[in-house]
Amino acid sequence: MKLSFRWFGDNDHVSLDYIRQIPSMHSIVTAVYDVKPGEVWPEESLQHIKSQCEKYGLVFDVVESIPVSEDIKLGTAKRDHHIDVYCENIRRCAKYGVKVIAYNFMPIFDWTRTQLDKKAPDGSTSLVMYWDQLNGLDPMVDDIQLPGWDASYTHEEIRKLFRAYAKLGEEGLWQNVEYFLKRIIPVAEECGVTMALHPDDPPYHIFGLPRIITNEAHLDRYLSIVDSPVNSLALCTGSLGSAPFNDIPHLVRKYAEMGRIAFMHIRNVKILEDTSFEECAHLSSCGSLDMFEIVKALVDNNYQGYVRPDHGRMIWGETGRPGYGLYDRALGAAYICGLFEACEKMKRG
Ligand SMILES: [Mn+2]
Repeated sequence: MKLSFRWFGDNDHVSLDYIRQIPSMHSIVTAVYDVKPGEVWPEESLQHIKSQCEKYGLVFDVVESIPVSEDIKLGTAKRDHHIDVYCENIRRCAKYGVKVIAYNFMPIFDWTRTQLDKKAPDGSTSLVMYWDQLNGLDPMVDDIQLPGWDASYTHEEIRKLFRAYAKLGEEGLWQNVEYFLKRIIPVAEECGVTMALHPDDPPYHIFGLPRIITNEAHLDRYLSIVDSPVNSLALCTGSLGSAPFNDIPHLVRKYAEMGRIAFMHIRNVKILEDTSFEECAHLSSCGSLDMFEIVKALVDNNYQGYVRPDHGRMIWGETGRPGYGLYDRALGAAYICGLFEACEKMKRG
């Protein structure tokens, strides 16, 4: 596996200078963040990221994400133009050395939590989602400002989008996925890039929005739309794993065996009695997922793709982007490397 780390560019409070000190660190996962979905990424921006990474002995070869515009997801009149732009962005990323591009198909919001700084008994803080903080809110009535939601929408724009998705429904969204995949996968094949779909986070309907990448049947359906090795997954253990119906070691084993995982987001999550959840440290003992079984499933299948420690807690007084501090993600990286070393040595016997 190739160890990687997410970096939000020059404004990230975690510098490349520090990231390179994490043992075994190889790749930087980032994106061009100052361009709207549906617009072309300037080559100068890609060149800048590439040279910054090289300066610190790191490789810029994973993009997370090229966002899929709401027009593509909804299938509006602007869709074809946005898909043309998307294909151009794939080509440009490839030109600057990118091998894997992560993306997702979640309507309107990339992820949902109800609090970003929930304090644990040890004083660390993390992201949580509590159903009792979410239930009772109605985006059609209330002007909801959940953490992580795009604040650039007005309440009226949000309501318009919700109405459009209600009309589209799940099958409509699947049709738009199919239309998109059939256009982009041949382009990715052409330029040697693997597209890696990130599952919905969390894997539930949120406020009645259609969410279609939430379980094994959905992943199977997605991969079968275009049966190509470059139509692949960014398998996020914490996103899928926040629902008790997803057996993560089984999913990792199955899709690794099929050669359809390009990118692993490895993190643990603690599921509560009512299926609310709290993000926690990476160790198996800290949450609900068996991290050893997850890594073993990868090693047994000779996984050669990218791995990154996903969200971490905020510890040791660090401040910055919630989930994306240096310290706890670095601890996660070291733990993940330990699991890989142990599984690889056991495999060799
Ligand atoms: Mn993830």
